[in-house]
Amino acid sequence: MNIFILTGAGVSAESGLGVFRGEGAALWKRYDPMQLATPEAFARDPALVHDFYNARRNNLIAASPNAAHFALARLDAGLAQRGGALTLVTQNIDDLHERAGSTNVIHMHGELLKARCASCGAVCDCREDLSTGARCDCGGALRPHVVWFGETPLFMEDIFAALDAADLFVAIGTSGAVYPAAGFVREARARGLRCSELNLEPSENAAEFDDRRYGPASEIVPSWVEEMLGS
Ligand code: BJW
Ligand code: ZN
Repeated sequence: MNIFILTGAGVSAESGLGVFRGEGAALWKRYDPMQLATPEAFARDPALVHDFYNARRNNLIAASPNAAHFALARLDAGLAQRGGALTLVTQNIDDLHERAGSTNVIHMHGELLKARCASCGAVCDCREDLSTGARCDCGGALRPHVVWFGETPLFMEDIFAALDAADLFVAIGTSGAVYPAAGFVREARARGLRCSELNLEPSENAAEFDDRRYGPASEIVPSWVEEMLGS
């Protein structure tokens, strides 16, 4: 079986990285995304944008994968043993899937532990704070390697090819508020795939899924994975 999984901030919430939307301490409740997560914001006030991502990078380095990340890594290995495959597409810019053991994670919204040259586009590892003085070898300014609003998400061709090859589509811990990722369930349905949602609560596009399971990712993802590997 070929499974296509799309993960969002909910899969990393119990690792302490926070979510963007919803009640409580959601990031976009505390900060205006238009002032921090657009190319225009970076052009206007790069120091402010760097401060925001520097704080999040330091939180990420101190965080650890949770039971949901580890379960998805077990699914990756288990499907491969059975002649199947897992395509794990994440909107998350953290590296917790990789640290749990997943291979070939597709980061459609980029990676916080990388920086990109705003001039030549070169990408490099980045675990330190970035400042407005940080430069690429070409002299261009370095920016976080993340996809902001209005920018084109990464690896879209690979993602659609994986949807074409999939037997099952599963969305985990994503609100269904941000496109194009929120449209993947419709693309999957158009290809005749069964679609499952695993989330703390119904997402904005919950009605488009055939199966829905609700609860904390650290509980519902491991039990779903055990079922998938047992069946
Ligand atoms: C738990 C849990 C627990 C909590 N267990 N679950 C069509 C219609 C309308 C608008 C548009 C459209 N197409 C494009 C747009 C514009 C825009 C957009 O979608 N705007 C919307 C706000 C309306 N999109 C873009 O600009 C994108 N670019 C684009 O479309 O280019 C054109 C193009 C398209 C296709 C091909 C080619 C070109 C770019 C979007 C970039 C998003 N960037 C961000 C920031 C990244 C860097 C950073 O981290 O700072 O990405 S915004 C933010 O939202 C981040 C996330 O990846 C993304 C999605 O959020 P996610 O993961 O769903 O998190 P939440 O917080 O929303 O939800 C958490 C979920 O977890 C909830 O459901 C909870 O219930 C659940 N949960 N605890 C299980 N313990
Ligand atoms: Zn450069």
